[in-house]
Amino acid sequence: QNETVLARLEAGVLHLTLNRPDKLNSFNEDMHRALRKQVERAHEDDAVRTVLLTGAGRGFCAGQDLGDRDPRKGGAKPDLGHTLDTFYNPTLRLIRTLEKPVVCAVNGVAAGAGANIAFACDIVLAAKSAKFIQAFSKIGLIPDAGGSWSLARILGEPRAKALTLLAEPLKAEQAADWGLIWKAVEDEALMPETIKIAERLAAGPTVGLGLTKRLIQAAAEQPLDAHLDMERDCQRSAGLTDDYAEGVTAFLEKRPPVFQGK
Ligand code: T3D
Repeated sequence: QNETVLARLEAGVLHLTLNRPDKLNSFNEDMHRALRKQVERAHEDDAVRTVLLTGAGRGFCAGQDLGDRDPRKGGAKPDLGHTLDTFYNPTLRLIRTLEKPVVCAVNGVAAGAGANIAFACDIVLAAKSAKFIQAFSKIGLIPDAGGSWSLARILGEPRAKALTLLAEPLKAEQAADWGLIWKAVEDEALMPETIKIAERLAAGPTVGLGLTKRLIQAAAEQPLDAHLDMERDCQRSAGLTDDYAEGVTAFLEKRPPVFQGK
């Protein structure tokens, strides 16, 4: 297939595969547009209850396609602020604001914006052979796609600075030990384990899961007092869902719940 992002909906999971394997799934404009369109679809389509993002071939994503930035082709220097505004930032925002889980299977090297898109997902599993590289400093750029934010926040300054300034590869197991990702698994277990998690989430109480994501993300940005009010509001919304009624009923009837996602 020629699509730069392969998409299929199965068991409530929207499987998205970055698909430019000969370029380690680096982003050209077409892939940017295709990924954004699919995440927009996830926002709008009730049949999508979880997103699973991975890459085709031996890599996850090598960030921006540098072939599209070749200075030897001449012309004016690019306005990369504009490309962030047009491509990366809208997709990052769509992933973070999607009130459904986004699960990521990092199947191989994740470099530059490719690494940081993975870190923006909600549950990230990586193959033990995968590595993360903040490649930006090698070409004179800054860590984008939310990387300077997520690395500083999750790792603290010393590790975030060393990773971004040195651009040294970080192995999947180290990334898991540092809390950057959920876990590193044997290569052959990556897809089965990620699909299992994604399908479990897709069969879950979608509204409650989405509200939980919203709360966890908001925690670092507001004081406890405001956060307690937010928890109250979110719990009020969760308590009004059919899935809450089903969850309690199933518990009392000693059977597994069947959630409808509403
Ligand atoms: O421009 C803007 O819009 C601003 C936003 C920027 C966001 C960014 O992501 S900037 C950072 C861009 N990415 C990089 O700098 C990473 C470049 N790639 C690498 O450093 C290495 O490829 C890897 C460490 C990721 C993997 O190394 P390795 O040895 O496993 O593979 P390789 O041989 O380098 O790559 C395999 C092929 O993929 C190769 O093509 P070829 O020679 O077989 O025809 C290579 O050129 C291609 N490839 C890998 N990364 C990119 C790429 N082609 C274009 N752009 C890439 N980013």
